[in-house]
Amino acid sequence: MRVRIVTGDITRQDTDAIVNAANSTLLGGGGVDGAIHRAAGRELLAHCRKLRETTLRDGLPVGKAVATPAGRLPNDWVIHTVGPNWHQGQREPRLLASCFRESLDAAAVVGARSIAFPAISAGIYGWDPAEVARIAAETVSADNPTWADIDEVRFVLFNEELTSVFEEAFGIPRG
Ligand code: AR6
Repeated sequence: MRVRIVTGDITRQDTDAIVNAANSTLLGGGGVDGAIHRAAGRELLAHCRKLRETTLRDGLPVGKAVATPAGRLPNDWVIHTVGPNWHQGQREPRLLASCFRESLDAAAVVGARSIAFPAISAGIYGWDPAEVARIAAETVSADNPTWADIDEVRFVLFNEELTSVFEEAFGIPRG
């Protein structure tokens, strides 16, 4: 599995799957979530509503992930995950590690061979980006046979500063 770290917009990636830093309602929000729903159109919202009416009546718990088709986006799948909210006292690293792990598991289940992640919880949910990067690196680097068919894991960071933080955590020299 190859890790790439890039600066950019998560809605403009050519990966099979992109990850949405959603909230438990799955019905949209600000930040990455807003950008993804805007780019994907109403079809994505319809898939999310369907989940809320069926398997996820109480919403998606923190640390869990679920895949839906990606609507108008160029990707096949959106994997929705709910990061821990620092401001609400959700400060355990295992919760964030679970988001990365469960998203990769969900990607493997639908057969996605490439996946793009944003910096989950590093925005509105208030986590220190360096801690997010450290947990991402630790989790993704685990030798997990479930992820054997995933060729590329891409981290898409919104600005250069955040990109440097991730490069450092992954031990990737500035390119
Ligand atoms: N592409 C890549 N990264 C982005 C983009 C984009 N288009 N837009 C923002 N970022 P956030 P969270 C960066 O707040 O902290 C929503 O309302 C952003 O700069 O999107 O997990 C949800 O509905 C930051 O580095 O996610 C939840 O209620 C990172 O993505 C809540 O926000 C994550 O910021 C989730 O908060």
